[in-house]
This record gives sequence, C-alpha cells and structure tokens, in this order.
Amino acid sequence: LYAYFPGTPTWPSDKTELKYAITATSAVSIDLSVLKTVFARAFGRWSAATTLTFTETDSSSDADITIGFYNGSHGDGEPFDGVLGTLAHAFSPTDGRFHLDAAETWVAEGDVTQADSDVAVDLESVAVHEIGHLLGLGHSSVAEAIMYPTIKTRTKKVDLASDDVEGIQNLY
Ligand code: TQI
Ligand code: ZN
Ligand code: ZN
Repeated sequence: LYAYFPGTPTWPSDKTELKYAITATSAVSIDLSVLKTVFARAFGRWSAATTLTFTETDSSSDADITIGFYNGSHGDGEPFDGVLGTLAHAFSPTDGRFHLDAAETWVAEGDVTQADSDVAVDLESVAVHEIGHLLGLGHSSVAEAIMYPTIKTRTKKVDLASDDVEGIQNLY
C-alpha cells in the first residue's frame, strides 16, 4: 500500500499548475535537450493521473520545483555517495528540491537494458519515483509500485501502478 510523509504534506489545492526548472546540469554529460525531454515525460506520468499540470520554466525564481545534478556534499546535509548507493533524493511538499547524484551512470537515451555498464541507471525511472516524493508520496509496500523502495540497475520502471494512482488521487 502507498504511504505519505508524516502530517501528509501536499501542494496547496489552489496550486494545480506547478512549474519546474532544471537548474544544475554542468556536473552531468547529458544534453540539456535530452534532460528536458526525460523530465517532461516523467512529470507527464503523474499529470496523466491527476488534475496537476507541470510546466518547465527557465527561471528558477519562478519555479516551484528545482532539479539539479550534484556530486558529494551539495549544501543540504545529505551528501551523495558516488556510484550507486543513493542515486537521487527529493524533499516533501512544498520544498520542491529534487537532486540527482552526478556520479551515476545515467541512461537517458536508448534502452537501459542494453547499456554497456552494469551500473547504468535509467534516469526517467528515478525521476518518476522522485516526483512521487515531491508530490507527497512516501514508499509503498507494493512491489509493482513506482514508490516501492527498490530499483534495479539496467531496468526501466516508469509506468504508475494502480497503487501509485490511488495514492496520488487521494491527495490531488
Ligand atoms: N533515494 C532515496 C529514495 O528516493 C532517498 C530516500 C530514502 C527518501 N528514504 C526516503 C526520499 C524517504 C524521500 C522519502 O527513496 S535513492 C529508489 C528506489 C532511490 C531509491 O537514491 O535510494 C529510486 C532513488 F525506490 F527504487 F529504491 C530512486 Cl526509484
Ligand atoms: Zn540534495
Ligand atoms: Zn524513495
């Protein structure tokens, strides 16, 4: 079953149009155009299940959600740890910060199951999971759910399960 953060924080009900900015990409070697496509697809999976909409903005001061890639310590007390271990983290509503470990072998184009590294991680799969956290979902006990707290390398898992849909539709 799905879960929420303590106190069930959500984005306010009068704020259904959320803006996101991709603000820190210099530590990763993926084209910005590719990143924009991947994150738009990941947000689209959640907007399809709710009345929420997600629009990219180039202005981080305008953004409700900010997305960035960082190595090691990056100022929030939750340092990244290099290859594998923690891949990314996102904060609960209405913080909006979504950080990714630049040290991972991110796969954003092509088929991750065909990746030539056994540490390759599918960027869209991680993004769909972290957006769930950004919107207020904790971890699910349902193994098929996007919010289940296990991810395999060289695996793509991007389709919301009915458990994810029920969890998010209870909030929005
Ligand atoms: N990052 C953890 C995660 O996103 C960070 C974390 C642990 C966390 N507990 C949390 C974030 C509670 C919010 C609330 O779960 S991770 C997975 C999964 C990670 C893990 O890098 O370990 C995915 C990133 F769920 F598969 F294990 C993406 Cl999909
Ligand atoms: Zn961080
Ligand atoms: Zn998680």
